[in-house]
Amino acid sequence: MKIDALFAKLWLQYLEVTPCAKPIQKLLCDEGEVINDHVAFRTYALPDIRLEDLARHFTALGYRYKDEYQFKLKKLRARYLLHPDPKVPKVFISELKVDELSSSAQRIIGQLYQQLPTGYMKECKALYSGRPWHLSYQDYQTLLSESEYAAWLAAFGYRANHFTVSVNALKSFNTLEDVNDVLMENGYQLNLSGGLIKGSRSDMLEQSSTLAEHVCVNFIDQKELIPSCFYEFALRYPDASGKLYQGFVEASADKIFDSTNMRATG
Ligand code: OOG
Ligand code: NI
Repeated sequence: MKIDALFAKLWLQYLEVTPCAKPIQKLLCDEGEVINDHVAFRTYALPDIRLEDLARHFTALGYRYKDEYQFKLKKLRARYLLHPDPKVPKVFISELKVDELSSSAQRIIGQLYQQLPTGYMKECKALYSGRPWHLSYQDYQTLLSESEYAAWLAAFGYRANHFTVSVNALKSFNTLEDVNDVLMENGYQLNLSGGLIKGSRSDMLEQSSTLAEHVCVNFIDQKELIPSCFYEFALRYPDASGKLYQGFVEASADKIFDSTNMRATG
């Protein structure tokens, strides 16, 4: 699959559960001129679906692995990949260290995992396959009480967790504050975890994000409204060599993860 086709699929799938993304683009720029800074994926650290199993589809498209990040409290590990073409979005992939969870959470995730066909992640289309397992609302809630990430992934499966607008590429905005102001004036709820803006000029990266919208999800036994995906905004600053910093900031990323948490309001 070509890069453009893959991102087009991911974008359409993302819009299904992130209806705010289109109108937000309209507020910030003309649709054609959006540059995505990065797109993020989530997975469980289990054989054949580890972050490297997702990343393989991107290295096949010319991406290279860059830095790795650890999120001890959330029990996550992440890496990002960069493409030589600066217009192509970076890819940030995280995985949940399932073996560090309680036995009840591990049992539930094990039951989801067992439902996967063999070789599931071998195909590129798995990246936008959505939820490949059945899940009860009870199990969702059990996971939620221990790991918001575990629950989100159980409910939404494989898809772009968020797209990220490159604020550097916007013609009508120079600061992230201005972007956030326009979003809030228009009634969008932003993630306040760790402050409205995560990171600073000295980190060479400032980020903000919407709080995931609630969408109706089918569980085995019932339908429920739960937080889905979010939209992120990133402003990068030059590093010592004068080139825009391309990496991520662990402390900021830790707070961006909270954008799918309905309790991430302060
Ligand atoms: C990823 C959170 C981190 C960033 O830009 O720092 C991140 C996630 O929520 O899956 O995207
Ligand atoms: Ni992000």
